[in-house]
Amino acid sequence: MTSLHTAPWSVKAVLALYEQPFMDLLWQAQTVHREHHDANRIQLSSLLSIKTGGCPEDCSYCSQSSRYDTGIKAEKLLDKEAVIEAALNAKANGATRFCMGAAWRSPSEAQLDKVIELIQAVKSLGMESCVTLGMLKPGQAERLKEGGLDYYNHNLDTSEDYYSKIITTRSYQDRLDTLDRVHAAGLNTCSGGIVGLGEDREQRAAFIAQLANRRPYPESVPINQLAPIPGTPMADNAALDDLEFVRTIAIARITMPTAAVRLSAGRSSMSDTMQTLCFMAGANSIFYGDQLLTTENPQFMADKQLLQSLGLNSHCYTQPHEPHAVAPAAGPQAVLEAL
Ligand code: SAM
Ligand code: DTB
Ligand code: SF4
Repeated sequence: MTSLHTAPWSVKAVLALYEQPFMDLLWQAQTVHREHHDANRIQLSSLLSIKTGGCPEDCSYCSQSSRYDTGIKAEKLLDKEAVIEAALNAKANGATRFCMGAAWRSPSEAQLDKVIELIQAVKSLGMESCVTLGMLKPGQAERLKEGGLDYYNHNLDTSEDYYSKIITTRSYQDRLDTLDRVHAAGLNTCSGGIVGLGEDREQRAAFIAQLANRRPYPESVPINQLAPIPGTPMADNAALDDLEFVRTIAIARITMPTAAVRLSAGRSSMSDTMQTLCFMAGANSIFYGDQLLTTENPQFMADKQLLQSLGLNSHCYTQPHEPHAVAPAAGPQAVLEAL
């Protein structure tokens, strides 16, 4: 078994992790996981698209880029009431974090003002907040921090050398600059990427090394499996081998021991057994709720049953319960009035 070592991670060292026998890799990942986390606890984070579609960027996997005919129409920013309703529903179902995504290249100051109001509404419900709004200009991360934001999500997506095959409208350095601004403002960083974009194993290793070598490495690392979107250049990509995906989760865990490794897009096409292998490999956070941004996610009820059957989060509830069709007791209006 490769001996455990700490950063800086060379691509070669990360590749050596990939090349270990699967059982050795999983054992190593579980060992690291148990040193730093409660192995029977998964963080539940719900996601809402607050501004859907019409994005000027050309990310070749994305349903929301205006460059591709994906059937997603551009919408306006959601109002506060709709956001509170979704957050209340997420909270009632057991989510502790609420993440809001906007299909922007970069927010304007006026758009940021509105998002800060939404963050404050979510915080008033006692939930952790996360937003993903595209690139941040100098000063914008500070404004979000002052507004009460906990996490900012901005993904590196892939390795530096493969990146230009995926996106041409913003550079890798642009992404690193936004991550630097997020950290300098005192926000927690959520940054990961997508596997299954047609990258090879060495490029996956370089992507993980890039994240793990950041100082500090991100507090939260979403690993998305490509959800192929008809109409995008990635629509017909061959699916990544399941075990290669599990290996990637394990390697994220080993190289970023204290991070929340988030099993993100792709869960609705994974079996319970595959998700369980991902949890064994060290994933300890999921997006929880019937929808991601524009694509489907497992239903609340299915996730509750899976968590219960694995004895995960048993301290939170003992019986899976019916999802709430409408927001419970204190509805959005009451929350709005109390703000
Ligand atoms: N517009 C913002 C941005 O790109 O920074 C925020 C939203 S964007 C949808 C957030 C992340 O979702 C992307 O960086 C990508 O990693 C992931 N994502 C988007 N479409 C996806 C897909 N079809 N399959 C898997 N992950 C996807
Ligand atoms: C992340 O890395 N994955 C989430 C979240 N950050 C914002 C988004 C997944 C989007 C999947 C495609 C869709 O639903 O449009
Ligand atoms: Fe726009 Fe974000 Fe989609 Fe890229 S990933 S097209 S920036 S919404």
